[in-house]
Amino acid sequence: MSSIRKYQAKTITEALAMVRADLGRDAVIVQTRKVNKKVLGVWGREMVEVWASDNPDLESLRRPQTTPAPATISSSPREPSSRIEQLESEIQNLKAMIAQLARQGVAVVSDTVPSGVPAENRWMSLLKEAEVEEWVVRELLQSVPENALSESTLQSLVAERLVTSGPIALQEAQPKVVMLVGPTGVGKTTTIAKLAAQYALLQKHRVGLITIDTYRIAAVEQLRTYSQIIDVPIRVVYSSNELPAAVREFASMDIVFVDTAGRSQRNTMQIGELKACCERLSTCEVHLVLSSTTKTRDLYDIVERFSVMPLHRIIWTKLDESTAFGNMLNVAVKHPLPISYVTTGQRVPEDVEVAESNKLASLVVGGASAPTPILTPTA
Ligand SMILES: Nc1nc2c(ncn2[C@@H]2O[C@H](COP(=O)(O)OP(=O)(O)OP(=O)(O)O)[C@@H](O)[C@H]2O)c(=O)[nH]1
Ligand SMILES: [Mg+2]
Repeated sequence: MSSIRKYQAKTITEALAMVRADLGRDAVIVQTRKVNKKVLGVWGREMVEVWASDNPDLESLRRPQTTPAPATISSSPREPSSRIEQLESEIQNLKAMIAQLARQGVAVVSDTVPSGVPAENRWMSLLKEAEVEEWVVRELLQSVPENALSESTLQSLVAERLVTSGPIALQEAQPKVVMLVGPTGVGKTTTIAKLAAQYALLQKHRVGLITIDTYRIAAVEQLRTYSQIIDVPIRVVYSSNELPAAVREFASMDIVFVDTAGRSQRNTMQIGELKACCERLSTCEVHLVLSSTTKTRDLYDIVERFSVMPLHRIIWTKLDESTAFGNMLNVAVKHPLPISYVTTGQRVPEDVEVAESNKLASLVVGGASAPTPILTPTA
């Protein structure tokens, strides 16, 4: 059985010397490419990777007459540039040959095998594994030449789409009013408690809480309990008409959080009530709260149906419960709304942090294989 081995070096000359020393002068170059050598989890120096075989019969696997002879390592002097050109011209044909070798059961001696399909397809399958939808994958990769892609460039492409807003910006003279809306049970009330505690206790701002979630008795008690623990005032309003007066009462506050009842996006009447609440307030920043455990198609539906009111930000919750994060990218591409915060657990106030594009992108691109949570609580 023949074997294919991988060699990495700083330059092509060094890599070829390694091939020659290991497999002899008749070694056949199967593929060369540039790779980013990962050191301690960080993308580091660019290296040259050469795949070579000691099987001279590789020649027979080529398509008849359509390809040049394999790049045999020879000790005879040769122009380095012509050798590299020859290698480059072979890459396309050799990719197909690798696939053929795999089908014929040739042993491969390595930890990983470069797939016999074009590089772009590797990134496609990586993104699809993360549950990024096919149309998003195509849109993302269409403008990038196949050979310009690496994991780090892919991550940058994804990060560009995951636009973030930074933390809620306070305003001079009047309180900033922030309303959280979204489906049932996604973590609106808990997130308000986390943010209220961070703004009041850590940043020493004056914080007021308003709840218009009188739909369930327990909901009012839930926020009231948090308000007592954090020691911030709370107002309960029973209709949208009462909302402006409650906000006026908090005129001396820096920030006022408005908690709303979880609404099914499919209940048009309930969504209409929420919209009426927004319209009652002259300035209100609306954050749509979405759970990262919700499937993409439902997320599209939620964003579309909540869009009857002005939506300014998205908060992604329950990242700790999710195993694939492509749905965040799908939503970001279809409905480009800046992401303000992400939440990563049930602890109040620790498990919330300001969203960062790069961190989110690394979850999308590397999330499925991430050994430990990438996100850490904000101090
Ligand atoms: N694992 C995990 N659980 C969370 C997170 N955020 C909230 N939860 C939990 O989700 C459940 C629902 O949270 P709530 O804050 O009551 O959700 P809500 O959106 O206000 O719910 P409704 O008002 O009923 O619509 C609670 O058990 C929370 O502890 C998170 O980031 N991770
Ligand atoms: Mg709630």
